[in-house]
Amino acid sequence: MAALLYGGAVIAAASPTTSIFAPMSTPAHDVNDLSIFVLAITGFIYVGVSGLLVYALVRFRARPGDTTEPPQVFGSVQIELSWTIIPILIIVVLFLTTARVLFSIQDAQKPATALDVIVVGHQFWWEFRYPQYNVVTANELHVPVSSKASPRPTYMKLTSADVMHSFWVPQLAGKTDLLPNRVNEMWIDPQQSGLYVGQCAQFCGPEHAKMLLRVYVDTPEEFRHWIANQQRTQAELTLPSETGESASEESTAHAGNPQIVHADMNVNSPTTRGVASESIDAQEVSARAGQYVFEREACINCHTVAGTVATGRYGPDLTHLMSRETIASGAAPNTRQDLIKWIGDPNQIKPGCLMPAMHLTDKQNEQITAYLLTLR
Ligand code: HEC
Ligand SMILES: [Cu+2]
Repeated sequence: MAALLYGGAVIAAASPTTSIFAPMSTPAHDVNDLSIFVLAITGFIYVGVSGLLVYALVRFRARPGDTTEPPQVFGSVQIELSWTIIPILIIVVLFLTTARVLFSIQDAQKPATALDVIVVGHQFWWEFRYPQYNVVTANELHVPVSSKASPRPTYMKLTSADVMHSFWVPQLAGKTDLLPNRVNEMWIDPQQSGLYVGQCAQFCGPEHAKMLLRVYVDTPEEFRHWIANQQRTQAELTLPSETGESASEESTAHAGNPQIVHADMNVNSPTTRGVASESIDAQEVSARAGQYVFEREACINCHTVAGTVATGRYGPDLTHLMSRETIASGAAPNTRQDLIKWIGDPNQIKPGCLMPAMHLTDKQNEQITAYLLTLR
């Protein structure tokens, strides 16, 4: 048995699994040990009862020619007592061991070195906030490895922006629900770096099935780098020619040219914030043309790109979109083709998700994607 479980753990380290029998963090270990204990007791009862049943069926079966009735037994105090008291004892033991594990996880002392993360469930994606670092990200949680020598557990406060969700990464801990207007807590202390996967474990709407979870356990060094990168804001992509004279020259030169995108009222002051509108050619596929289109479509009402006019909070923070391996909470890999497909119509990838198809032209889609690809 031990060898089997050990084998399971080794496989788990190699490739992410959603098995609860390959624990990699203290709460998951406790859950695993308790499950094995309960399985052992119930397995013993199962084997005992079915063994006795089979024995009785064979031993006392009707034999050819035997017409006599077997001896009948009425009322036995001993039997009555044993089948009342033994189950009560078993249940008391199961109750006490379960309660012990519950309390040992819930009342664990939070060390001063702990990392705080606020998890907000959304239909159908995850928002992660790191209040100690002023970092906001989505869908892919990064936490440091927590070794016995230098423990650095992650303490999470979980809540929901809409309906019920449930955070479940089986190798790290049991599930914890995210409820609107309530804050639940859980902690993990993954002891080996790598990727751990899970999934929303509470039906939350039509795209619940693609509300996946990815937890990246980084070495302390990797985690420092990751945080430092997440703390960066994005620079505005300004034009080399964006200096008073030449910009206004260009704008007059382009006046009346239908190919030129004109500034609209989305942005307070297009010359100081965002890409200068005057020299954007509607055909140009570049990051700055992309930022221009992005900032003039409804994208910025739902998405944030820190350091720019995009401050929407309804969808995932896109400031460091390209630092993630997947988009749409694990529904697709984060590649150029999938971004184009996603922006064209998110329903192709995640039917029923809450980002609308924006009905952009293919050109605009390519431009925006060129911009998104710079958000590292
Ligand atoms: C009405 C609000 C809304 C608008 C407008 C909107 N989005 Fe979204 N966007 C969302 C939501 C919600 C999600 C999360 C969907 C999910 O995973 O279920 C999302 C997800 C994304 C993602 C994947 C992010 C990730 O980390 O997984 C990208 C990229 C994206 N949107 C880009 C855009 C672009 C570009 C535009 C403008 C053309 C845009 N969005 C307009 C709400 C919006
Ligand atoms: Cu959910």
